[in-house]
This record gives sequence, structure tokens and C-alpha cells, in this order.
Amino acid sequence: MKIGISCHHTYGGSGAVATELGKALAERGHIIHFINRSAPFRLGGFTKNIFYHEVEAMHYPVFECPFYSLALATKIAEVATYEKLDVVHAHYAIPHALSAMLARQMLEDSCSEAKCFKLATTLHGTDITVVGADNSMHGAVRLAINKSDGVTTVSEYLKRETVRLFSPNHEIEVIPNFVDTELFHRQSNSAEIREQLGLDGEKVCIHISNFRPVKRIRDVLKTFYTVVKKIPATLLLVGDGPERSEAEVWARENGIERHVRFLGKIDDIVPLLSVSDLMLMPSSGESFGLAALEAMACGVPVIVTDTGGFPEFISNGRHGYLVELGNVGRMSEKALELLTDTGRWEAFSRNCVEQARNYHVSTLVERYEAFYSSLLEEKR
Ligand code: GMT
Repeated sequence: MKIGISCHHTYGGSGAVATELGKALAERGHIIHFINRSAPFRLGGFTKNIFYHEVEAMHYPVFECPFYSLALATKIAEVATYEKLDVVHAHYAIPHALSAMLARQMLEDSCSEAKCFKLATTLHGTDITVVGADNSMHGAVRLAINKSDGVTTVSEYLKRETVRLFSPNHEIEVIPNFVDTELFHRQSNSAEIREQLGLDGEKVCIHISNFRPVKRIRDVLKTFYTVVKKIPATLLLVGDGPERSEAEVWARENGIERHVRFLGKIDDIVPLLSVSDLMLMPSSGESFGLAALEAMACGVPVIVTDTGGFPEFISNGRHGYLVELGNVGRMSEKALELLTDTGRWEAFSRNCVEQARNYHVSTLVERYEAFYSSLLEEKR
């Protein structure tokens, strides 16, 4: 198949999923065209069967800001025509699904319904729960969903939220997120990595996110505060975003700055996960929580909130702990329990690796292939 993919290129789960999916599809012989504002952060160098088209929005003094969504629609229409795309897969409703829908309208005159690309949309999370829930965007997101030929969500939770908020006019398929366990596994050179990071024998907690309010960085720090008061430990904070400065101030004001490493945006997180003992992800609502699955693949147990999509792939007392939102006391208690009980940690770590294999990219990429085929079937 010839598949166009449009996604957010910035650090974040939806861009990671879209890019890894494109790479996996390309490996299976499909021709993939990424149509984006910038190359997605996990794309890497040249890969067979993958092409990248950059969208440049016109800067014109009359416009207060460039109309990226329109430029994207125009580019999708152009690529779809020249490359004869079968499917355009939009990741995140806004603007990708909406722009792809517009691209199809642009092509209405030149291609018959039978020839035009099918629009597949994957909803990832805040496109529904935050952006879509906002009155200013609700109608646009609903249109994007209803005008797609097929819609998937990354969890049952997100499907329920989508149905609740939008009552879509067609079925939604759940295709959960995935991980490439050949890439995401615990590296054996942990001593070397620990040395590079200046770690001694202490326990290592990790949090990876885009530091937005939904991630509740303050809960990460508060949980870690109790941990480090009891046992030697370091907290690795990976990523960047609006809440980072405040988090740095909090760590200093509470005297734990020596134990907290703000590492910023890092592309290859496997070495960091390979020296980690515990991931903390106390989000207020995660449609899936890809970072937790990637941590599990590297044998890192997780402490997460019992909200959103987490309970769909994380079992309490098996892969880590599911704790009620905001209960930092319980999170610290469970973190200490796990970090100080080697036998339990090892069992959890093994369970995590095993569970991650159930979400292997090869299985889920087949689900996407079947999904595209079903859309293409419809037009025959
Ligand atoms: O919706 C977002 O916050 C953006 C998106 C992203 O690009 O990081 O994250 C969502 O998509 C990921 C991939 O499907 C999921 O793993 C995240 O749970 C989800 N984020 C939220 O629901 C907050």
C-alpha cells in the first residue's frame, strides 16, 4: 500500500507512535510518505520505503500567523495525487484529520471516489479529552471524526470518551499502542551508563514526559522526596515543557536538587531506562501512557494512577502499582516497598518485560494493515 502519514513532529507519544508505525509498515514493504511541518523526532536517517515531505506555511503580512492547517491540506492533496496514495493516516484529530479531509475535498474534481485516498484517523488522547472537549474546538474535532473513513483510538478508555463527547456516526476500533521490544530492552552495559550519569549504588527513579499539567510533575517530586529521605536515590527527569521551571524551583526549595537530574529532551531513552528501577507516572488522565509501556519493555516497573488507559495494560501488584490520583503518600509507600524488596522487584521486572511482548509492534502493525485493507475494501 501507499500510505501518507501526518503527525505532530514534536516530542510526544502520538508522534512516536505514528513514526514507529510508519517505520514498521515500510519494513513490511509498504511505501510511506510522512507529510509534516518538520521531520518527526524518531524518524532518523534515510530508511528504505520512507519519504518525507515538509509542509511550509506561507508567511504573509496580512495573516497574523501562517495557516499551517491549510498548507498541510494542500501538501497532502499534492502528495496524494503524485504518489497515488491509497490511505492517508492522520494521527491526532487537529489539524491532521481535518487537513486530510480538506485535501480530499480539494481533489474531488480530479479524482473519482473510487480513486481517492481513504482517510484513517487515530485519536491519541488530548485531541479528545482536552482540545475536543473545549467548546472552541468541539465542532472541528467532531467533523474530523465523522468525515474520516475509519477511526481508531489507542485505548478502550479513549473510545468511551470519544463516544461520550462526540457520539460519532461510525464504529471506532481500538488498536492499542505498541513497542518494539528489539529496541526497547534492558541494555547490559548498565555499569557504563551509570558511570556516565555519575550514579553510585543508589536506586534510580525516572519520569519521562512533556512536562504539561496533566503529567503532575509536582506529584513525581513529592513522591520522590519521601523516597530519597529514606533510601539513597536519584530521580531522572527526561523531557521538557511548561512545568519544568517550577519543578526545578520546587526541587531546590525542598532541598533535593542534588538528587534530581533534569536531563531535558533526549531521543534515545533506552540507556536511561536500562539503569532505572522505577518509573513514576502520576498523570491525571493518560489515554494510554506509551512511556510506561516502553519502560516496562526495559524491565522497569511502574507506579501510575488508576485512571485513563493505564489499567488496560498495567496490573496492580504485577507490573507495579495503580494508585488513586494525587495520593502521593501511597505512591511513596509503594515506591519504597518495591525499591527495597529485591525479590519482588525482580518478579515485577520480569512480568513487565513479558507484558510488553504482548504489545509488540509486529502484532499491532498487522492490526493497522487489516484496518487499512477494510477501508480500501469499502471503496470497491
Ligand atoms: O494527547 C496528548 O497529550 C498528546 C499525545 C502526545 O503526542 O504525546 O499523547 C497522547 O498520545 C500518546 C500516544 O498514543 C498516549 O500514550 C498518551 O497517553 C496520550 N496523552 C494523554 O492522553 C495525556
